Amino acid sequence: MQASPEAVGASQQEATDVRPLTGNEAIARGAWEAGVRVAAAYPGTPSTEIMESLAHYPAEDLHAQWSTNEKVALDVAIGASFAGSRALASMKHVGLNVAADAFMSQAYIGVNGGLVIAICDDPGIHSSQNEQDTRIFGQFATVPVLEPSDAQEALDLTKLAFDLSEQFDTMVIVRGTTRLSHTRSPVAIGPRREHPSRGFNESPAKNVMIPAHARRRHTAVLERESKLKEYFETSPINRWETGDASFGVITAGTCYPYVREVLPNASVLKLGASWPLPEGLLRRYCESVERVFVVEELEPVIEKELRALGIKAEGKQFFPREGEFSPEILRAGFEKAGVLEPRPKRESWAIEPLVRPPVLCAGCPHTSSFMAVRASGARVAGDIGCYTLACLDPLRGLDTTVSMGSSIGNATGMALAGEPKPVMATIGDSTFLHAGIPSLINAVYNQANITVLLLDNHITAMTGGQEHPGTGKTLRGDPAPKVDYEALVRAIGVTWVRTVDSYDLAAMYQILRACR
Ligand SMILES: Cc1ncc(C[n+]2csc(CCOP(=O)(O)OP(=O)(O)O)c2C)c(N)n1
Ligand code: SF4
Repeated sequence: MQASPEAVGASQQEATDVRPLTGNEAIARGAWEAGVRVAAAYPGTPSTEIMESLAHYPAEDLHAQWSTNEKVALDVAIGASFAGSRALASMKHVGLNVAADAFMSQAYIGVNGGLVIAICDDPGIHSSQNEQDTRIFGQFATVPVLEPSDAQEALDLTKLAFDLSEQFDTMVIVRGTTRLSHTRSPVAIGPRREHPSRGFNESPAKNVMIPAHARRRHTAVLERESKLKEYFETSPINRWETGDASFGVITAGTCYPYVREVLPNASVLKLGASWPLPEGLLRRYCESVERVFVVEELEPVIEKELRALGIKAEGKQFFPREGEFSPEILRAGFEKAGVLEPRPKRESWAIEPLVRPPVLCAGCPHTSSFMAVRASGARVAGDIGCYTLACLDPLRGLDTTVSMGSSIGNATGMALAGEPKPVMATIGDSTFLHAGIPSLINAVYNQANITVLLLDNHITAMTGGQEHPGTGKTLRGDPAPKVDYEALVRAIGVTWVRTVDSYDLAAMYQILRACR
């Protein structure tokens, strides 16, 4: 594996330099500089490159792995933290839904070695199934959320996240968005600081969440929240930038550069942490200006909090609650709010760009599979991967797609509900390993009358070609044991198993007809 530019010189402990890094590369660099020892992830746009980037750092510094899903990745990182080392898990926003069970309990347990979760949201749904806002998850679990606004902050806040994690005995979320993840800007890099293992913390009352312990830990969590609020009152990552007092803007993350582009001289409170919020600072700031606007992508998290404090704030009536922001969107909102003069309308060229829907690549192995699926006349519960595109014309080969691993459970439900067509589930290899196995066990156990088509293209293609336990290689490209799908499903209790080359269209047609 070639060393990536940000990893070059990584072994020279005191090297400092300025490098052009993406937000994801900067998060990886920040974790490395912070002395991370174990890092685990499941791929997902826009977070994938965090772990790919970490894999370029020396193996003697850290272990980096693809895990089978986000819960497993978080559990691996939690285990390393239990053992006293600094650990990182990274995932896309919906990955936290999968990891949520561990995440909510670990919020009570706290940490031993610093434990950071880098989570990348996808406002605008460039490549996801929804645009949920991770800040609400942080608030829900009482876990602090740091929000970098550029690549330099991505590095700096990731390092800070590890320190805060150990100082306050909490996991810390570093929340990115697509724009941060994939935008490159100059970053001052620094040396790695080793953090020797703290050793195992032998405290069942802290580490084992039986009800008696969990009740006490809940109290500790609420105390921790108060301490964090106090810390963020004076933390330099929450920055008050003075300006004209007629109005002020509270913002965070990648919204900040947009605000500055549109309102270069305005008073701005730039929050580096969007949870928990510093009540005193917010009150003082809001009293210093006549009107307060909150500019935040997706949900009105900060705006609602201000309202709860009895502070009058304007936000979502001018700036949308869905989609990705841009300077143009902010300008339109501030014009509507009457704080910016409307700009003369630009002449439109009246040329609509040609809409190009995404398509499967020419020669994709899924194309022939879905030609046969369609010809089979089945009702098809689909899943998430490149093959989801088979829902579009001309293939029109699947009827539903919910979340990763849903296909087999959905097909089971359809069959139970008496769907008149033969019912089929289609699922990719990475998705099957991620969340398909429990639902296949369930289908066998409950004797569901369904066909499952496991689309094994030996890679996680949708997110750019990552290895997984079915490819025989690790994240760093080393050889690894390879899942034998036939043996696996037979062990679960599936008795009728056939393996077909998807390019052999005649065989595909015949086999799917035989399943009816
Ligand atoms: C919970 C969750 N994690 C990650 C993703 C990102 N993602 C979408 S599809 C996919 C896997 C696709 O691989 P596979 O099932 O093998 O199908 P392929 O794309 O190779 O056809 C991933 C990781 C997601 N959408 N949801
Ligand atoms: S990248 Fe996706 S669409 Fe392209 S050939 Fe591979 S599986 Fe098919």
